[in-house]
Amino acid sequence: MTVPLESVAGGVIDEIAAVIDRSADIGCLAHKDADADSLGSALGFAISMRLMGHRVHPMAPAPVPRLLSFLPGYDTIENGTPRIDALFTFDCASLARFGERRELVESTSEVVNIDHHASSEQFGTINLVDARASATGHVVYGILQQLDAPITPDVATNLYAALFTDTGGFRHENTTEEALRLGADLVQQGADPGWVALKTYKSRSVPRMRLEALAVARLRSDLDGRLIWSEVTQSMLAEAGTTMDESEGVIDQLQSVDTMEVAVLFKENSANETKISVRTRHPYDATDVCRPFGGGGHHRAAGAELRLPLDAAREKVLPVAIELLQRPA
Ligand SMILES: [Mn+2]
Repeated sequence: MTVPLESVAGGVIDEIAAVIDRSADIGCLAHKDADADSLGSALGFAISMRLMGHRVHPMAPAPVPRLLSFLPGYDTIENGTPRIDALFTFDCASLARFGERRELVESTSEVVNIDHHASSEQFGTINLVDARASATGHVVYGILQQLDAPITPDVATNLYAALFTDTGGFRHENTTEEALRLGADLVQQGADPGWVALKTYKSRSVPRMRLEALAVARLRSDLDGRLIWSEVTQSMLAEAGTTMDESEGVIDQLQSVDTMEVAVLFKENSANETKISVRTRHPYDATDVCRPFGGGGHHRAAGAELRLPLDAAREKVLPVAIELLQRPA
């Protein structure tokens, strides 16, 4: 059985139970450029709350990646602005992560922040942030358990997808004993691991594959291969016939290089906006590369958005990564 998270106990769970009890309409919000942890957590929680008799309103800032359409409840995501009594947010460390939905977060009187980012801004009226949890889905599982809320196969599938992808398919350093036990519990409750693996890591479209090939071809390295970087430009997207939301797998390619200690992917969102994704290996902290640019994330995976053209962003970011790698241990 899954070891209960210490964080999901006592006062905070009573406060969350009280919010749920007095809320007929519950909003469940994922972050922009949603991933399976954020959206799977939101949908899994929403399905369970619906079964408890609440009206639920799953939401995610547009565009919601089509790749996540396998998650049960994906087609219930709402585009409008529903009237809600309370808003639960999932896997969102900062208000900036809500994009077009930021106003909804700021105007809702009860905001319950469910997360596992150490860098959380604790913006909720209630914050349940557990940095020891491998995924936000793990925290959600703990809440549902504590509340005796139903965990149906659809709920289990969403939470399994959250856990499976945030651990990189049970490969990253956050693949703890607890994560593996939780995986087994979710399988017992109806998640199909082979099917989730098929839908997450074996469902690349041909254009997406082409984009990865273009980005790998542009791979550059420095400091004897300790620093690896590449880019995804608008012209590369056009050449591959795809869109930026399908660039997710490129950073995985970069971080699979044997000598890599810091990997940086530059994504040209527009002529004046560049997004970076950073991955690191021990002892380097990915947030050290992103924080100077207002970003954040986890120790091994972080990101930031720069209001700069790609070339200018590269000139700002690479020296930070090089400085980090040259810092005496
Ligand atoms: Mn996460």
